[in-house]
Amino acid sequence: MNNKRVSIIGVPMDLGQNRRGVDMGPSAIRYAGVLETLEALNFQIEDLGDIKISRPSRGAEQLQDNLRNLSQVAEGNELLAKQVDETITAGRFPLVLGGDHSIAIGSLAGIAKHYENLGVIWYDAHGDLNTADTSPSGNIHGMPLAVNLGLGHERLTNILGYQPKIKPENIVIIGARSLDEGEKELIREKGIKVYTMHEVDRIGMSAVISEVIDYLKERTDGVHLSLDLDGLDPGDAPGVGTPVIGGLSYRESHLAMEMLAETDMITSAEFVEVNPILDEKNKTAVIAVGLMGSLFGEKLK
Ligand code: 5AB
Ligand code: MN
Ligand code: MN
Ligand code: MN
Repeated sequence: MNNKRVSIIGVPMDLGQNRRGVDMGPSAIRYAGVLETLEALNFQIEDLGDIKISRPSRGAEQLQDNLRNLSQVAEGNELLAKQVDETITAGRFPLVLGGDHSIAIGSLAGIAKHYENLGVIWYDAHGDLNTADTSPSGNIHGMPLAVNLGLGHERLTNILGYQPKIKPENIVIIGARSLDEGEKELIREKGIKVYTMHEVDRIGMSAVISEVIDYLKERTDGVHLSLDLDGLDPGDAPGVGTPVIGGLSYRESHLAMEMLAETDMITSAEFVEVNPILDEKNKTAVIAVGLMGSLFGEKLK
């Protein structure tokens, strides 16, 4: 990582989905030692604390137009976008801790305005490419990638007053194994590059990441890593709200982070969907911190 100055931003957001507890993700990740890990790697760390997320008043949590908690999710993401924007303006690397994956709406809004061609690596069991029209759940954590393409409700797509945030050809999804029909259609229509578990099984993580690096290197001027812990197999990372069996292993994930670290191409990152209530002794948060260590250049020897 070229930039040695890192700002940690916690986002205790659980309103983008149905299972409470993921709002405690930032605490669990701090408790697992994120600051100590990065300090030991000689990064200059500043912890900006948590973004304020407002609670819906009782009974107000229903679906409106198939968008659960739209106004609270939008407001939280507006605050996050501003914080991330200021962090990059100050020349610092934003490391965002979730919270559910709806927070990628705010982080990318704050990041993408600083780049002509931001690349995005979406490490996830899911595509997160639904809109209110295609979503089977109404949960906004299944929509952030679509929102960043400019698809969806204006309150979400237009945060910080511009859209789209990213171009479809600058996105790579890794680890997908649960895509809804509407998401598959969008992937085909937009030509989004996807390495499903099938490709990982066939050619291996090493070849996958080499291809991803070559692909993004020639077309982007910065790369955001959005890592959903459910990209990993639930046997390794059980503390997630939407587990899908047959996922990426702990070792494959470390290899991916180590190879990305060698390229110095990652310019911002977020680790999301850690739910300590569903976890086993904070295992998933510990894994998240381990992956951050590898991403920031920790070596085994
Ligand atoms: B996550 C599903 N596609 O839209 C939907 O965890 C699941 O951020 C979304 O990747 C999972 O509700 C969202 C069925
Ligand atoms: Mn997911
Ligand atoms: Mn996700
Ligand atoms: Mn999830």
